[in-house]
This record gives sequence, C-alpha cells and structure tokens, in this order.
Amino acid sequence: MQAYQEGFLQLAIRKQVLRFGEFTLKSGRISPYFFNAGLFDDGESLDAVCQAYATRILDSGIAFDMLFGPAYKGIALAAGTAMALARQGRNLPVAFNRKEAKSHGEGGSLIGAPVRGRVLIVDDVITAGTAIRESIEIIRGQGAEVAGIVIALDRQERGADNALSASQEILRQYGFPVYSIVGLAELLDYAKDRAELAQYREPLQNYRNRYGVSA
Ligand code: OMP
Repeated sequence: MQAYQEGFLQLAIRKQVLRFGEFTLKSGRISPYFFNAGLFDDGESLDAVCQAYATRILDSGIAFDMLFGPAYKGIALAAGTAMALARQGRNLPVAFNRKEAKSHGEGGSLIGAPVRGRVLIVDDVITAGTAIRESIEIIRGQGAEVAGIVIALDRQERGADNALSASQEILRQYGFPVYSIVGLAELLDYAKDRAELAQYREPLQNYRNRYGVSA
C-alpha cells in the first residue's frame, strides 16, 4: 500500500467517513462497514481527500479532457480534485449535474464547463455500479465520451447474479477503467496492523468471503 492510500484511510476513519458496525446497503446486504463521503466536511479534510484523488488520477496515467462530478457527493469531490490537479499544473474544465432539471434562469441540468471530449467521472464509492451507470448515460447524452471513473472506495463486491465486481463489469461492458484510491483489499490490509481495528478484522474478512471478488 502506498503512503497516500494509508493517509487516506487514516483520514477517513478519523472523520468517521469510514465507520464500522452494521449497515444496510442499497443492495440490501448487511455490511460491517460504511463509507459516507459527506463527512469530509471541512476545508482541510476535503483538500486532503481531493489531493488523494489527484494523486490516483496522475498515477493512473489516464488521458482525459475534463472532470465530471455526479450530484450530490461528486460535486464537491470533482471541484476539489480540479483544484488539486490545477495546483499540479493540470488546469482542466469541470462540470456537474443537478438531480432535478431547472426550468427557469439558465435552465438545464448541467452546471460548469460544456461536457465534451474525454470525461473523467469523479465519485465517492461503488457497490453495484447503479449510480455510476447513471452518470455514464448523462455524459453520453451530451455526445461526450467517458474516459474512466475515479472513486475513493471500491467495495469490490460481486453482483447478485454475477461473479464480477461492478468495476470489473464496467470495464468489460464499456471498456473503460474504474480507478479507486483504495478497495476493500487495502482496508483489510490496513486493519491487519492496527490494534484499534482488531475487532473488525473478522467481520470484514467474512463479508469479503461472502460477497467479495479477489481483484
Ligand atoms: P451503487 O450505486 O450500488 O454502486 O452504490 C453506490 C451508492 O451506495 C452510493 O452513492 C451511496 O448511496 C451508497 N453507499 C455508500 O454511500 N457507502 C457505502 O459504503 C455503501 C453504499 C451502498 O449502499 O452500497
């Protein structure tokens, strides 16, 4: 695991973005952990997390022309990541959507730069991939191309009737990658060496055995 990934997990736990216990997911699965990116809720933590996104993006070497942040959580993350990239000499356009189209004023459901070229989606977490697929449709609806997706946490879960994870399925179906700062694999790795997380290791491992994929 790289230092920025460890730093990200440390921050997520400190801010309680990453919590342990018993949580019901959108899928109905009962998970021993939950990731709520909305709790990166101050300037310092948002700056740090967006810096981690920027590092992941630059590490990936992916070619793209602009960023897109899906409403709602992706909005702050894409804006912050655009600022972090600009600080590193890559000033790129950024756009995001409204969940409800506005019928007055400037109208429409997109805000920011025109959505065109190769678009990199910046979002928080992927489980089954439903949220991400909606963003793909929005971008394609503008006649633009999705270059890839970058998220903070890949839960690396098998679909209900599929042996692949949502990220693997997206790569297979659309041909573009999903990059994550960390996956469940890194979380398990991180928990291995930390006494304060000892009690969560077994539930996390059991969850991975039941619902996870290996890669
Ligand atoms: P998918 O649309 O199934 O990929 O799940 C992503 C969505 O699940 C997120 O946008 C959240 O609404 C929710 N979620 C989390 O935010 N954090 C988690 O740890 C797990 C979920 C989830 O319900 O799977």
